[in-house]
Amino acid sequence: NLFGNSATVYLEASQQNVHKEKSTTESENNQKLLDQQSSSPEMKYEWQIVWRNVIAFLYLHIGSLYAIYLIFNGTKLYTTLWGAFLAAAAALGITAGAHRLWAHRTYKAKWPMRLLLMILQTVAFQNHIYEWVRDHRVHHKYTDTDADPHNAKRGFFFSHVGWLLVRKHPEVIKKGSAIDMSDLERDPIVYWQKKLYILLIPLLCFILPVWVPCYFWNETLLNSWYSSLLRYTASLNVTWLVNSAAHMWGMKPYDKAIGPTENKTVAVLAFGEGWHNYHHVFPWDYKAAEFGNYGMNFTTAFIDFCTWIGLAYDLKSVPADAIQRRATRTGDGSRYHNEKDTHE
Ligand code: ST9
Ligand code: ZN
Ligand code: ZN
Repeated sequence: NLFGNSATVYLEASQQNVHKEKSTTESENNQKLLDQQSSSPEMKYEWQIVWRNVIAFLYLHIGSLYAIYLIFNGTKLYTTLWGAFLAAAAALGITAGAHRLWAHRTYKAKWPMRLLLMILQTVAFQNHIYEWVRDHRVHHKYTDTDADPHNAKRGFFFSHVGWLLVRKHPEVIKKGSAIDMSDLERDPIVYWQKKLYILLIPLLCFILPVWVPCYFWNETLLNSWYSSLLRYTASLNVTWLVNSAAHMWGMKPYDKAIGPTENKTVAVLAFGEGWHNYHHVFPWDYKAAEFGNYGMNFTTAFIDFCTWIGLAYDLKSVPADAIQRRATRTGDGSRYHNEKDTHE
């Protein structure tokens, strides 16, 4: 099944309880599941589809197919280039911002850089930084277990997008509540984004991106709208590949006992976030990879550039001999497999 076989076998519950729940509202249901879960751990976890999200994501994907048709049938070249530019900028908001700066603290950034990254992270519309980071920290701490929001053990579809279409496993919320978020609570930029998110999202992810082509090069509203849907949907899918493909396919040079892999295709597409076996072993490295080749890691180029102009500082990385020792001890022997691509 699409949401992972194991989903239905969690926490065995009595059938009566499940039937009773069907007649209550969704939120009551959710609360009940949580209550049951805490009172009797042998209760069954049944996933509940969130139809609002299913419909939204279906619309995004069908709209994107239409946008691809329009690229060859009327959409102006500038509009497509604008979409590609925005996708790349938004990607940096996720990779350099939400991921390497806020989730893992792999470097420090002065406030103008944090402000820029927050704006770009909003364009990417992947939930506000606080929520993104909490889900991501719980993903690292409990990788490929029930407490991992996109547990790759539940299959490709679940870890790719399915996890956004169903209510979270109670373990995610339980374990997630214990994650230390105090560093983000102290960052006013994170705080204000969270507070204003409901206004910022339509403005920065849709209204402004659609308005620019219409105003500056007379694009039609329809073409600009679909182009924007495509830009958003494509960057979501690239991001999700880190959770799906890079948790399934590739070598494990640093730790062969864990799910995450070194996936070159994902690395190129996701601006350097596909060296995921390394990243799960050494999450504090600002390169999110052992080697810093810019072509395979655009985010690293961006952070290095920001360091050069004085906006980023205190970059963390791992000494080569420490990596060597770890790879020898727990790796699968493929450490230099991608060396030609990855070594500077
Ligand atoms: C999206 C995110 O796409 C993508 C993230 C990908 C991460 C990838 C990481 C890989 C590395 C980086 C690679 C970058 C590559 C980039 C390349 C770019 C080209 N702990 O959420 P609710 C609480 S988003 C603790 O409603 P449900 C929560 O606070 C797409 N607590 O859960 C709330 O409490 P309260 C756009 C937690 O009802 C309560 O639980 N966004 C945690 O189960 C209920 O929360 C969407 O589509 C936690 N971890 O619903 C929205 N989590 O009531 C999608 C939650 O007190 N989300 N809580 O406030 C939703 O609609 C819902 O969250 C849901 C679950 C339906 C999925
Ligand atoms: Zn990470
Ligand atoms: Zn991961």
